[in-house]
Amino acid sequence: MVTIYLALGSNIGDREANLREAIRLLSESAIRIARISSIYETEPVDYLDQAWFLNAVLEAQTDLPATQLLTTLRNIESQMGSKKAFAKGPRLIDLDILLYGNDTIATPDLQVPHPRMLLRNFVLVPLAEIAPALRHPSWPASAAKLLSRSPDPSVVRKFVP
Ligand code: GSY
Repeated sequence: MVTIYLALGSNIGDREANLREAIRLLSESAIRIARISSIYETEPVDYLDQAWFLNAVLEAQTDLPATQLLTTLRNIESQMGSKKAFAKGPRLIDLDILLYGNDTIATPDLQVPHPRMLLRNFVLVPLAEIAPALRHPSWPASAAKLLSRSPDPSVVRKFVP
C-alpha cells in the first residue's frame, strides 16, 4: 500500500455534488480514503475568465501502480461526463495525483509531485489542512511552511453551501 494525495476541482454545474460523486467513485476504485480536507471556494488561476472553483484534497492508500491510478482518475472524469473544452478552462470534475508516496515520476503522461502544486493556494491550503507536516523529499519544507511562504495571491476561502 502506498499513501497518495489527490486534488479535486470543479467549476461547472453543482460543484459540491460533483466533488462528492468523485469521492464516492474513488472509494469504489481500490482507493482507500483516509482523510478529506474541507471544501474550499477558490479564485481561478492560470485562465482567469471562468467561474470560481470548489477544490479539495484527499489522502488515501492504494495498491494501484501510479499509471493505473492515473487511468482510474481519467475514467472517473469521463464517467462523470467531464470534458475539457480547452486547456486550463472550465471543467465539471478534475482529478490530479499530487503525490504518490515519496516517488518522483517524470513521464510525458504523469509528473509527480504535481509540477505546479507548490505554486497554487487552491492545493496548498487543503493539503496543509490535512497534512501540515507532509514533506516530499524534493521539497524544501513541509506543506504548512510552503503555504506560509506561498507567493500565490489568489483567494481561497472555506466553502459555505
Ligand atoms: O488544475 C486544476 C484546474 N484549475 C483550477 C482549479 O482547480 N482551481 C482554481 N482555483 N483554479 C484553477 N485553474 C485551473 S486550470
